[in-house]
Amino acid sequence: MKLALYKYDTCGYCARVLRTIRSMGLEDRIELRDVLRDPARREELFEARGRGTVPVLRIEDDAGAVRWMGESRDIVTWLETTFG
Ligand SMILES: N[C@@H](CCC(=O)N[C@@H](CS)C(=O)NCC(=O)O)C(=O)O
Repeated sequence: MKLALYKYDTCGYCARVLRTIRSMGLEDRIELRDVLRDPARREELFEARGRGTVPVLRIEDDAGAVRWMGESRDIVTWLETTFG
């Protein structure tokens, strides 16, 4: 499974997800993709979801199927369920 979090630095909802990632020791498992520093990441987020709201967790399973998960609460719950 490949995981990437779309975020930007001053986003409070992103900070909440990042706190969970750090407290669970998952930093090495989740690539951070900053949509303000990297316009290409913002563009691909728009293409996938039709909007640029962050945080969004991109989940790619071992078969290559991709799921885009929005909502900080859902992301935190998914991380806790999957890795807790
Ligand atoms: N309910 C959402 C709120 C996310 C949200 O409001 N994100 C802000 C930044 S903190 C954002 O991306 N605003 C710009 C936009 O929606 O395009 C969550 O909990 O993830």
